[in-house]
Amino acid sequence: MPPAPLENSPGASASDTIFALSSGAPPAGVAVVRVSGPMAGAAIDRLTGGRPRPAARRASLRILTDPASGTTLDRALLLWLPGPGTATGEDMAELHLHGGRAVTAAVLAALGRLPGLRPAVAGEFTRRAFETGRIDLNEAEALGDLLAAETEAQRRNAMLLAGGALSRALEGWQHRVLSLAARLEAQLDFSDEEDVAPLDPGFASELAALDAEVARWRGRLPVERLRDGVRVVLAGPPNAGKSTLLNALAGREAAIVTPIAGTTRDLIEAPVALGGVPFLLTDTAGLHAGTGDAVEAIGIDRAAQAIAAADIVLWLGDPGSAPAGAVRVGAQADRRTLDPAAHDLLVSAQSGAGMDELVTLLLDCAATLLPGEGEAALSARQRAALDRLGEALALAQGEGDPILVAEGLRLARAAIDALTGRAGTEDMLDGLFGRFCIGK
Ligand SMILES: Nc1nc2c(ncn2[C@@H]2O[C@H](COP(=O)(O)OP(=O)(O)O)[C@@H](O)[C@H]2O)c(=O)[nH]1
Ligand SMILES: [Mg+2]
Repeated sequence: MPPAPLENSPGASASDTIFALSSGAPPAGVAVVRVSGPMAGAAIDRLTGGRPRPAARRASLRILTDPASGTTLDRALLLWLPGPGTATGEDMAELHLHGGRAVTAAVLAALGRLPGLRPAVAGEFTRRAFETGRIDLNEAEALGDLLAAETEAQRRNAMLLAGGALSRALEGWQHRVLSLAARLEAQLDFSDEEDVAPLDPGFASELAALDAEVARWRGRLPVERLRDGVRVVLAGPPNAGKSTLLNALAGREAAIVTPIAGTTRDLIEAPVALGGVPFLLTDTAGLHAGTGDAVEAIGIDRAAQAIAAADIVLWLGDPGSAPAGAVRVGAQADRRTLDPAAHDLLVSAQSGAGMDELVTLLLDCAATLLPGEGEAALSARQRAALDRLGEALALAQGEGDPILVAEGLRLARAAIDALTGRAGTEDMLDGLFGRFCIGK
């Protein structure tokens, strides 16, 4: 079902009982209609003509009747799920109908005529789960990612976060920050204005341990990398053989190769899978000073930006002038004498010599960039909030001035609240839940 913007219809409120077709578009074998809210139980009582409600969490067969006309709607499996131990935290019911268009439409229409019930908007079930505290923002975000996951790596990552991997860490951190803040308060209360007692050494080491744990999460990979691949940028002076090497790695003529310096003027991107790992290879304009060509100058500018944003830079120029951290590749080894000691490896894109070693090196680098077993990649929102948390903890550890320590701990609490969504602004929440389907 196409996502609709999360804007409540006039008069709608969060205490309404909502319903939606949660399974795919009919016709289908089975259609699942979910109902959530205080009137969920009353709604199924009406549709079953007041027959005893099925035992909680047990599927029971029931004849559904339209209370307005008395006509039979369907014979359906009914689930009664009393809150708060439900997906939304509210009373819920699930109707497993015969998945025809007319059946679903008739049942949805009958539900819509019941007092206090209205159709759900996109993401509203998940939003209620968040608002009743069943899940935090990270789990909600991961549920959205799970629905959108197209590759195995994305699915695994979404499962980790939807399962609360980050949420559990955050809960522990919030607890520790609160207890540190309480200890600080106590110390401040017992010391007089003139002579504030120094903080006990245990305090500092606990703060440092917390900071180290947060730092490990801050080092986690951006989730975009799972989608877009590890960014490898080929850089160096004109005619170094960058485009030829990119084509050899990509296994196709992605970039134009000529003996003319300045052939590549814009960034050329080629997504490739090497050893099952997604890479995004980027070819750049040759870096050299004093070009008279305005287009080439822009290309050189873009090359510099690409290098700055790269995960791995393959530098094909003079090894002495390689950017920091770059892999020094001695290219065109078949026709040049290169010093093996000055390079990380020698390759010839033309003869293929050294190409296997280059791929191995890229895979080794990628292994450190992609999430390991049980490690989650994080969204931009999560990484930004974790950075704020790290800065707050740095402030708290800085001077030892109790006022600054207290302020750092306060900011740390705010950063954790932003991560769990407890301090989220409405705009951010609308944007996040609006990505969902109706019925989710
Ligand atoms: N013999 C040989 N020639 C190469 C090799 N790599 C590139 N070339 C040639 O060097 C010239 C410049 O290559 P190109 O890939 O366009 O360099 P770029 O400016 O760094 O992109 C072209 O004429 C290529 O055919 C190589 O490994 N061996
Ligand atoms: Mg080129």
